[in-house]
Amino acid sequence: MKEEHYDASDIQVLEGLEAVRKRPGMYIGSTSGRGLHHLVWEIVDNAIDEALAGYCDDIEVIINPDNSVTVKDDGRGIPVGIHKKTGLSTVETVYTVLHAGGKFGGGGYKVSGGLHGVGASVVNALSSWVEVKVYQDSKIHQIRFENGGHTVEPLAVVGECSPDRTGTTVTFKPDPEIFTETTEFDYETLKTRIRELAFLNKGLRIILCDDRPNMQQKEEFVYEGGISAYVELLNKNKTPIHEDIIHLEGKEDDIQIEVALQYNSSYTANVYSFANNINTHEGGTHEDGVKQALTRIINNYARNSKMLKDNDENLSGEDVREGLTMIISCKISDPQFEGQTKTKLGNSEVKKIASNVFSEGFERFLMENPQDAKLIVEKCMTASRARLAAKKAREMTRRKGDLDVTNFYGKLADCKSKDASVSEIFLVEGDSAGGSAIKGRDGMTQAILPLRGKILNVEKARLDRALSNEEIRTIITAFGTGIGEDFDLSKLRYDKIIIMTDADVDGSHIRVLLLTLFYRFFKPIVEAGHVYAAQPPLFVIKHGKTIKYVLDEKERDEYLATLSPNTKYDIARMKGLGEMDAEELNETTMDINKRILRQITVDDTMAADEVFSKLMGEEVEPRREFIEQNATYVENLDV
Ligand code: TSJ
Repeated sequence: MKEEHYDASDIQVLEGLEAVRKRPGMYIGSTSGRGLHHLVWEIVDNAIDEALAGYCDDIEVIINPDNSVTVKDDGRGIPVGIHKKTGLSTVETVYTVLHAGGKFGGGGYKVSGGLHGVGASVVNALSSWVEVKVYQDSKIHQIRFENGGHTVEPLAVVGECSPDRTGTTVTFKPDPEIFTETTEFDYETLKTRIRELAFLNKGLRIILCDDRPNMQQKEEFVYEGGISAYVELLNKNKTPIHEDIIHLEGKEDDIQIEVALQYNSSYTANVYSFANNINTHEGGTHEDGVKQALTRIINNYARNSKMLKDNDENLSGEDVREGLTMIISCKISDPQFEGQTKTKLGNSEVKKIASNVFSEGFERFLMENPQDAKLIVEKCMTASRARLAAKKAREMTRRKGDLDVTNFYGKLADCKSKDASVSEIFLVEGDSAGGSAIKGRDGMTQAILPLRGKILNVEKARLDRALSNEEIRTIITAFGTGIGEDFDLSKLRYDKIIIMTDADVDGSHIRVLLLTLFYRFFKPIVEAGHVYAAQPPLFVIKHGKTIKYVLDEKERDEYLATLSPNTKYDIARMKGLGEMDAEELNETTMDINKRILRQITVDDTMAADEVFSKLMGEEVEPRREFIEQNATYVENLDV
């Protein structure tokens, strides 16, 4: 029987698979771990296609102890009859003829043949062995290939099964001669994509099972909510501004569009789009259609409800996407993938359909849920105001002359030197300490910026509010670097930025707020080691003609221990910065030769990032928890 397979077309077939083995990278991208996992997706995609066609609800992916992988579905089973063109069974054709997949059973939405779509034959070519079982008509059909796609057991009935058991089971073992880097599958990699496939195909159950010794685990992924459940997951650690996830779907000309979205209180957009389950990183016509419709519908609603006044500018695409988490999924029978990485949907007919389906559903949602609609539109309008204000503020900080110069120089007592390498700026808590600092400074190199009251918490405010805050604008202008896209470290006007605050609760609060500001707006300045905290001493010890300032109780005790036992000394707790006169302030905190500075390091800021988010962010619970656990670190900060 075997010889029958070796006619002219068989030789061609084997030449095809041989080409794949010679240049695997051309077919699966690479032979690294990525390429290895690609094999699984080639096979899984075929099962997904069967699900998309409506014949399969269960898929199982098993990592076997020998690092082979089994993919099972409960679909119709790959046809076992003779394929007209090849004269071989369809199963064998699919596995041995390059690009045969997708060419049979036409129609329907297909994942396989999509992004890379090289098909099962490529998996066969790159495997040590492949075994395919087809459950059909109460029979179990089996075929086996070895050593890069050679048929070693032709298709044959190997057993019987119950008439309602149908489906395909494929096991393949990647060839270690091809995958020289690794032949080990990574559970997490498989899990991430499998979960995504479950989100994208609502109701489809996919089981992932690791049967390798010491790795044993099994998870089931099935989401009745489909991509809504995906949005829910993406928003899990965020604060949604409306309760329900908006889910829309519709179909026109056999092109199916599904969208799920929810706004959260953050300022970033998270929009992901898919075409036939493939992540279209580069977007495309489905994404364009939905985005345009979103902008149009929100503007319409805002105008009709008079939230947006006649003179107000339209909300921009960016405005309506601020804090938006959205998944767009499109299913289409003939997807055209374009772009650099072939992840951009090109079918021009999709845009209008996506736009129509979205508009209709979203408009209805806004009408039926006026409270949510109001919250969403308000959020977009705030984003719009923020954008306009930030633009203005950026322009102002960019062009020095434009800032309110009188006010600015009224606040900053700059140093005479224009040489940044010797210049310092003290950010001083309060006007009275500021006044003493101005008198007590070295005017050549030391600039003083008195800060009135508390600094705005930039963790809780958007860029526009931060930039409309006078204190912050003054700081930005004084530093000279600009912020955001205009930031330029080489323009920094001071070598040292010294935060000078009292050693009490208010002082540490202001310090944390300033560090928050630096961390968010001037991270490179902190990273380059330009930021310091002045350490005003807590005690002053006088004996004879000596005046000794010490930082804390520990230093005090250590110093006192060095004095001979009968030395007479006076010890006093230092006053706050504001109560020191110029001379005292200079002596204790500013004089280059006597002061103690603590450099704020990169490590500080990294730890601080978490501290900041937890202390300053929106969520109260982690903040309280954090303070309770780190009471000493935050110095009894009352937040
Ligand atoms: F291709 C493959 F071997 F990689 C593979 C295919 C692997 C796995 C795990 C599943 C499948 C597969 C193929 N599952 N279900 C199908 N279905 C068909 O091939 C099929 C069955 C019937 C008809 C029909 O028109 O009657 C059409 C098709 C495409």
